[in-house]
Amino acid sequence: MGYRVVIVGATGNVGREMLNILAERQFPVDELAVLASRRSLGTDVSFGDKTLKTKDLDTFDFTGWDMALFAVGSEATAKYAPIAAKSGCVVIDNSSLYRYDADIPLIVPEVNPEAIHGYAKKNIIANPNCSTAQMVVALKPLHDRATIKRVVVSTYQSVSGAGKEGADELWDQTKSIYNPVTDVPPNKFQKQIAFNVIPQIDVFMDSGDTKEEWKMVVETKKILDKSIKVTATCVRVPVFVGHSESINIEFEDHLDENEARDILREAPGIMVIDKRENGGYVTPIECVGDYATFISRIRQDSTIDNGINLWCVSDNLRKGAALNAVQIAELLGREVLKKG
Ligand code: 11C
Repeated sequence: MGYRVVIVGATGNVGREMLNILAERQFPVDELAVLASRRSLGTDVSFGDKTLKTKDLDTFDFTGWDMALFAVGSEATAKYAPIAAKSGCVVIDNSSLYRYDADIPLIVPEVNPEAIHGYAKKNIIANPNCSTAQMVVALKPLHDRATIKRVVVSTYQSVSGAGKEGADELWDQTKSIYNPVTDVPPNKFQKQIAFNVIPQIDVFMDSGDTKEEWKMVVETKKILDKSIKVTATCVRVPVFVGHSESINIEFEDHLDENEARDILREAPGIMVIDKRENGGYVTPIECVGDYATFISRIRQDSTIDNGINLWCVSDNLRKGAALNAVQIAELLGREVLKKG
């Protein structure tokens, strides 16, 4: 026996990846409903070798469905997730709406799987921001060994983090630079993204941090350990898929770079590619379509007593969004619903 699963926002980038990943991982699905807003109704989506017709989110009855994976913005989530949850369908939400609610677990299955049991308070589980998800996968096994005190992270985030409009803007603007007949001014992004980098993701907070930077701090504390200090600088780069992060970690205890490499090699969800030679590391284009969080450039930071630097790359639409949501669904099935 399997599960009755709903995908909300099935025609978007993340919704489609959720369907691909459910099929790839042979998630035990008995019945699947794919929902879209009225605007996208009529669009078909693929699930394995099947083509499914989208149904109207506005009129859908969630009663009797086991779980709903939401991949829509915060506004639509605020309207429909409580309806699903109250109908007894467990919501796994990819938006930021519920992440900071103390009664809603925020889960990365490699890091805090035990938090799954907190789902019952509101029948909702939150999926973290993409830049946080890959970072905590890398930090967790090192924290278990040497206790992290402080993290300094700089991100290099792809345009697909800003959705289809972000990817279209990079594509169209790049073409317009070669063919100046068409002008593509910044719209989704604050400045030109083609052949440029932009040190702003999301809005500014009063502190001077952007909201993306704030999310990395708050979410890392909620998922991994509230005593870890995090400071982040988040930068948009002209890459279509794959977020990269330069992470500097300060520990309580000494951790040798070779031991750190061995620990990371053994850790779940991580692939270490770290040869000290030309090209002996991973770049974002090489991680597209993969499940792993890739770690390279592991080395001692000799400017502090107990410091390690590393480079962390992952597919932001997969580990950063759809894959993590499906892993939460698997965890929910295994630990709570126990039907599969
Ligand atoms: C970006 N990380 O790259 C963002 C996208 O809170 O789920 C995901 C925003 C979120 O623009």
